[in-house]
Amino acid sequence: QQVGTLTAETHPALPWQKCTTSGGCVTQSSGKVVLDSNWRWLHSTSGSTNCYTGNSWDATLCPDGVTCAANCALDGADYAGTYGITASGNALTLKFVTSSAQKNIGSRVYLMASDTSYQMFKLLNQEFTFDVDVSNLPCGLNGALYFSQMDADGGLAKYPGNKAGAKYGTGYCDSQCPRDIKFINGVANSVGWNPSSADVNAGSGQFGTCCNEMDIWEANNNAAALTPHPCTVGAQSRCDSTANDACGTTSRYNSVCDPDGCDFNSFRMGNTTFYGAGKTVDTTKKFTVVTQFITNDGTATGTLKEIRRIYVQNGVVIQNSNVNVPGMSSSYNSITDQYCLDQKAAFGDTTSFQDKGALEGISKGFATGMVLVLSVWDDHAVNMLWLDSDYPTTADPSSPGVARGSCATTSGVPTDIEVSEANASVTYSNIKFGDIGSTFASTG
Ligand code: IDC
Repeated sequence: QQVGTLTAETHPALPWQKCTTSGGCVTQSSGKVVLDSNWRWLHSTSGSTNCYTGNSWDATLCPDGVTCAANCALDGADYAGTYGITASGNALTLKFVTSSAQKNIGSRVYLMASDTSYQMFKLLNQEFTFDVDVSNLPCGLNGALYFSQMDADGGLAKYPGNKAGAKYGTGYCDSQCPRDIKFINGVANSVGWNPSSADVNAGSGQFGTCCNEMDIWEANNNAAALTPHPCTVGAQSRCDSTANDACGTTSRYNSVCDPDGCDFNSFRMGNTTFYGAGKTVDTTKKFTVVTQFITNDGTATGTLKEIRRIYVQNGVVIQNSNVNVPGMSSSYNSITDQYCLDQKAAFGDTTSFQDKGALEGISKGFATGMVLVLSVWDDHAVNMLWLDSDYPTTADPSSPGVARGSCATTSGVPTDIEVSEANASVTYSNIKFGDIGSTFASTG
């Protein structure tokens, strides 16, 4: 994919802090964010003819994937006006629906180290902390902050067809091996593109793009999940849906990644009074989310053995809720391989987390480096019910693992909430990363 020059690309600044036990926190003022390429205007290199409109490709400009990548350019973004993405100080707000000349739904941005490369995070034996305001983010929406193992340059060096790179937000991948990505490995995903029947802006192509994914935060004001998703591949990796269901389209578990993950959602794990409006972690107000990546030997060269969660609100440190599920030890309040085994057994879930390498699998991605992703999205597949309602909807909600939040099973329908909750938004702020214990304090 080429670079278009009709709109200048100006990355919004998002300073963050790097912290050490000995030296305290130092502001990284070079931090900025970039909008994923899928949201951008894609037009002919020679002018302004759309290469992609709604959910289909222009057959003349895009007779095949390679020609399409040569003919089509990604352009700069009007972050605030078109996409509802605004940065102020150390805070980033993502608005759900923005109605300008064209209506935009949701967004996904990546943290950059420079204008041409993503910031790489090596998470082992480190701690990641941020503040979040989900008070304006209701049922069916997902304000997500997570890490994906993308290439630092968005694949620019590896793939000659990709001339845009990280500057234009290319190279996305995650553990769902998404096939709605318009360019993968420098080639358009236009061949065999199937416009979505549910989403006027999306479709899916022959290829998908897979990689390790660490979901630090997938949440709204009703429910929150912390979820590692390992893959058997150690870098961004293209899958071909026409070869042995390699993207996991027919059967969810056929890809190289674990699409379910091993989740810790306090409500699902049996504490229904911990997270939500007026609860222990009160989602009507801003709070701090701390995530610690503990290794077996307490060094950055060890292997991931535990993912811990702590909250801070009003200056008070709040330990994560403990598990309260029949058949599971109530001593668990973090993610370990044993927790995952016990949870899958107690809920009768598949063992795809274990099959795709468990914590040791994702640990390899953490050692190599991961890209920070911030997004807001709604769910055209299952209305986000897997996060905040009873799921599967046909299962007995009193059976362990089915209830994940108190949202109605009828909630989260995109065509409903894109109208009724158009003004929803999420604000992430005060990002800190560094030594365990160095990024937060109790002030109360
Ligand atoms: C969740 C994943 C999440 C993904 C979502 C939709 O954790 O990252 O976006 O699926 O694909 C299930 C569901 C499965 C859930 C998983 C955890 O089938 O969709 O994964 N789970 O909630 N049943 C039991 C557990």
